[in-house]
Amino acid sequence: MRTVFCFGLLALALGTVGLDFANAAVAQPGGPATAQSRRDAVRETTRRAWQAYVNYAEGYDELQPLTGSGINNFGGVVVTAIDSLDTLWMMDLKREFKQAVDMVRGVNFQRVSGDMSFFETGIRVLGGLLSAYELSGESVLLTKATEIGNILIKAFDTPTGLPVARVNARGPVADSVNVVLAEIGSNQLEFAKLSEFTGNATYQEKSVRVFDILSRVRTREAGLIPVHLNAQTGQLNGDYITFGALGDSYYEYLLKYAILTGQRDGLAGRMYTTAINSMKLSLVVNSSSRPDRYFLAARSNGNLEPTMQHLTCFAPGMLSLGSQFLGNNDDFVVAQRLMQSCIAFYRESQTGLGPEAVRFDYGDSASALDTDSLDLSQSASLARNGYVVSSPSYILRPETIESLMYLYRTTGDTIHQAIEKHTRTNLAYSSIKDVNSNNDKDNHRNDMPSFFLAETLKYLYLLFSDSKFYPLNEYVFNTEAHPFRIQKRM
Ligand code: DMJ
Repeated sequence: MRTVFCFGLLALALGTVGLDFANAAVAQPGGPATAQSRRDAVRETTRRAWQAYVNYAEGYDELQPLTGSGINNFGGVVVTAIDSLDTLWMMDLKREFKQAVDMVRGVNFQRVSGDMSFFETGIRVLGGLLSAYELSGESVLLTKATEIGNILIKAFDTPTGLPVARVNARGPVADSVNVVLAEIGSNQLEFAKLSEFTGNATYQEKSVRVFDILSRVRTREAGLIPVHLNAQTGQLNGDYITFGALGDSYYEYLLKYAILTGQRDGLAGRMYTTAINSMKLSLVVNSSSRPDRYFLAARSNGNLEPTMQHLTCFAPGMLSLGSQFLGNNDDFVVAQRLMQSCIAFYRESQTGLGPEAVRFDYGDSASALDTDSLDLSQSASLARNGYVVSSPSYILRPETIESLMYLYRTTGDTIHQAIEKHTRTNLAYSSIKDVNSNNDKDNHRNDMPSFFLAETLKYLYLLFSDSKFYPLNEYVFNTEAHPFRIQKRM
């Protein structure tokens, strides 16, 4: 009920085209005292997760919260420490922030022995360092950002100018020319910031060229680009289109690059508008058994794929931010519809946490949900909710909270409570296997991804903060939730 009430208010508050989003008055349900205590609770979750990383996994990329050990998933560059820097700063956990900075001092990117993912290292490491440098002024963070930036920029040394998927200290990895859309299209904020702070325009020029190249790709639905490409030849591989894994943050970066650089009518903004118009026409559909429920589907071989991932739940936030920036009220209506479904994924599970993916029933497309193969409880869920859970894990992901933050910088308290209740382990917090399990004991997985600290907890904290705290007309958040100050127009 509260959600419906919030959306009502939100529609009123944001319904005016061009409204200054920092000043959209948002009342905190329960008043300031409740908001403060919720903020304090999220801060305590953050402190506890951070402390466990320090105690059990210092020097490693991520914590394994069941065994109390560390694991290097990103080449051993203390990715959780770097991903957490700005979260710790923003929550005023200054002692912990200093610990993280000290860990960063010890990293030598030149010594990383294996290959690094261009995308993951860009959004987590380069993004995390630059954002924390901008907030704190700690010069070592810019030094390290420049070091890793100089390694990552070599990914663009291809005949097309599209970056390869992996790099190492020696250069681009030759056999990583098969790339995905989200990877090549989600680095423009980071390199623009690196150019801003170093005065070297080359970083930004190389990364923004990706948008130029993609603007010339002709596709079935204008602006919706298939997710598999070859960086060597520029050829598209297949025609799978999605706002979920592999596609998602490309669309996010078109919008956020336009916001960062203050260019409503620039190429990125125009490409975003074209893509979103096609998305609304061909990918936003409602369930046959619950026509009031809307989903953001994928498309392959011209057929609709009636599936939606947790990852896709970033889209309501993007649409709402875009509708404010570009003055398009239609997008906000779609944002609300999709938000309702993402909230439902949480509310309708046993734990109060949202599953990794659902399938819904839609028409009779080739890949339609096979209703005959469903068991009794799945059939009941389909009739009641309009979807069945197809992947039941919750891996501490941020997207629904992220969107809630954008749609309305309040509420979300129940999600934080569910995270505390169901993902808390003796040491820290863990992914869980099944959001519909009522057996917490056997439901934990031995991982705590770095984005839990970078994004999930930060968006929760922002949700319970005044909208003037890191206002959206002063900051743009990269896809890993690292805030960048919006640039002054030259
Ligand atoms: C994060 O690493 C980033 O948000 C990325 O763009 C995709 N999603 C994960 C967290 O779910």
